[in-house]
Amino acid sequence: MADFYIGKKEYFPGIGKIKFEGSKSRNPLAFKFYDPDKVVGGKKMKDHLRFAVAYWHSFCADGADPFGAATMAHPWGAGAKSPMEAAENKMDAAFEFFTKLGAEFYAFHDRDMAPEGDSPAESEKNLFSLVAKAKKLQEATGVKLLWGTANVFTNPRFMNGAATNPQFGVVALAAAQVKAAIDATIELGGAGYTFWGGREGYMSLLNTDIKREKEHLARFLTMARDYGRARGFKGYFYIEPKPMEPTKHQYDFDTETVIGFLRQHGLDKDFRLNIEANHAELAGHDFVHELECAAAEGLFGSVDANRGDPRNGWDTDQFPNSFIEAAMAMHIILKAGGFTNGGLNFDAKIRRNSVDPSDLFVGHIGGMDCFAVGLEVAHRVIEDGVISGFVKDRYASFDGGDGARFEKGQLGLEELAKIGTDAGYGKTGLVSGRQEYLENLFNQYLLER
Ligand code: XLS
Ligand code: NI
Ligand code: NI
Repeated sequence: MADFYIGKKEYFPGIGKIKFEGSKSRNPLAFKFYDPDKVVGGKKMKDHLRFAVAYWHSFCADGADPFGAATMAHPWGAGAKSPMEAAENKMDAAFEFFTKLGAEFYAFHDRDMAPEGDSPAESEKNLFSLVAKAKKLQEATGVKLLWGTANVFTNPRFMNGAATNPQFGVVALAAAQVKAAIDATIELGGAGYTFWGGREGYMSLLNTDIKREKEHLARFLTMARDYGRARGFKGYFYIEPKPMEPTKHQYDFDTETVIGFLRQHGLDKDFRLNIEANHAELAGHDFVHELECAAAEGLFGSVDANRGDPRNGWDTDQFPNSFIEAAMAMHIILKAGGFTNGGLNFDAKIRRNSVDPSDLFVGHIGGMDCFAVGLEVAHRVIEDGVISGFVKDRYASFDGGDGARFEKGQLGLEELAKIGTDAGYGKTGLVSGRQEYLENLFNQYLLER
């Protein structure tokens, strides 16, 4: 990767390449724990973590919320003669940011990159003009595309859904966008393509045919999969579960719901889960629960790294900052074999009142440091083998004898019941789950060196 790339104008003046300075540094614009080339378990930190910057939060969000106007006047928008020129400037700023930060990947929605035109054809033309520029910038900087996606939720035409919209005409317009976004992803060598079903759900059951809408969603995803594969796309398609917001109920509610849906419709070979920490929380789950449910079924793919606010019931998309949560997440990810096509995409935004241009760097630096610590801790946990050994021993009664016959399906319920009856009460004994011991031990890995 080039040291850093600057387009025709420097958008983050006074900020150079972010360096690793170690845990004693008080420089807010330096990594304290993320040392990209440091080898952990035979692999560089940067290759384990595959950090990605989210185009939308970083370069499109302007601080507007339902109660107030924009607070961030981005220099890439100012003075541009047309929306296309603004989009080009924004892309220069984005690649300057990726390279100065040292993130090797990014993720984008079609409409983050290029403005919608007056017709689907013009929108596609706008997109491909920017895709051509992105391709050149990727080549010049070495930055790669983690995944692409289509924004089929912001425009009012999608107010009743995209693939699940009750009007066929809207479904077809969503297809025009998704087809173009898949083409763009392929053109940019994207490792994945994501579906986040923002409005694929309902607001009221009084106007909704759930069965039909879910069938439409499956049909749409199948068509997208078939199209992508026919065009030579080799990466994974991802579903990013979220239980609600903006709809009251979203069909891809959580990991287990999505897995059932993918299997029901024969999509589980091509699709994996992109799990967002904050969405897990909204579904009433821990982030690690979602990761483990996907990993257990061999369907873990990628992560949208952020955090919510446990006191708030919405997607606050804050940068992650809990070492223990990152360590627990990385523990599951490493056990599942680490990232292959996926990575850690910061689906996170700085706060509305964080209006200093350096704040965007500082937010990402904190998130990257957090997962770097998480990686090292998780690696120590796995190397030590105490926790995995404990879990293995806990199931030892299934490793031989009747327990093994049970697992292999060699026992019927009558035989199993007879084993229980013959053994009688009180013989099996109570075995401690030792949760407090394991929690203390995990905490110890966090601080020991
Ligand atoms: C919204 C989602 C969104 C997806 C991409 O809550 O997290 O940002 O990641 O469409
Ligand atoms: Ni997300
Ligand atoms: Ni989200």
